[in-house]
Amino acid sequence: MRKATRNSAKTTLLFGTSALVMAGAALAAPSAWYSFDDSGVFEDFDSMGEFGTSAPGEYWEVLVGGVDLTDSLTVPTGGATTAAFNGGGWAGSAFTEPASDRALGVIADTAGLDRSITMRLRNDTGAPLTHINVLWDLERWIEHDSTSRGGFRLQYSTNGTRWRTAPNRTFRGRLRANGDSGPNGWSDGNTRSQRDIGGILEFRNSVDDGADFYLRWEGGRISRNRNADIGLAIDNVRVDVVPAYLIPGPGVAAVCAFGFVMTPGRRRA
Ligand SMILES: [Ca+2]
Ligand SMILES: [Ca+2]
Repeated sequence: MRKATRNSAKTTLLFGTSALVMAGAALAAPSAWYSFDDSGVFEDFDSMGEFGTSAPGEYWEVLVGGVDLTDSLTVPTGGATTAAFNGGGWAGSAFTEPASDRALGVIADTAGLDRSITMRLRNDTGAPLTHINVLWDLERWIEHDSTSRGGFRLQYSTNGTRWRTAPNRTFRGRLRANGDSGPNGWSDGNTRSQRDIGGILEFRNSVDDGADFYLRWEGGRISRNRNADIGLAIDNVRVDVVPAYLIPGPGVAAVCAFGFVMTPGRRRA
């Protein structure tokens, strides 16, 4: 798992004062970012631990019904309580996966209730970013009933406030409960999963070097037609550069065209 190496609340505040860029819009909640360069970013969530209560670092925001549960992750023992959770095997669960395998998930007990998992990154490739390769696993870690279904669709943003949905079904995953029941109502998400969802995502507008961008797994829209939802989690999130689209050289030309004077820590898309 790779983590960001540079961040501070002070830096975030400086970004927020860039009124010309942000037009007063609020920043997304993650206060830190994964530094995204040619090595890409990989997150397996296993740092959360068996009973971890927070998403990794400060790079994530988990919302269910408008409530921020990023630092209130639970290990539900059954039922359909609206929550965020850290899925995975745990001691005594009778699952075969090691307790160290965690996933980041949400469950909502109301049809269509907003739910989302947001990841913040910063383009540190040294060039404008036009395409990224995004892959993730969708896992089902808790069961509600035999007809429940739910999923995520991938969205992206360059400011954390205006979101665009990835343009085709390649970036959507959906799972349905099968009526099988695991320990305490849990299903083993690693055996009820979709692997490597995603592909090459083209940004509508390129992300400047040094600028933030956000990926969001949105689950309310495609889970709206059922009375309740199953517990869904993402795992093994991989974000990589697409070499064919990586523009060499400094990525400041587009920014300077607007007449901004850029200093480290003050730039935003
Ligand atoms: Ca994991
Ligand atoms: Ca897993």
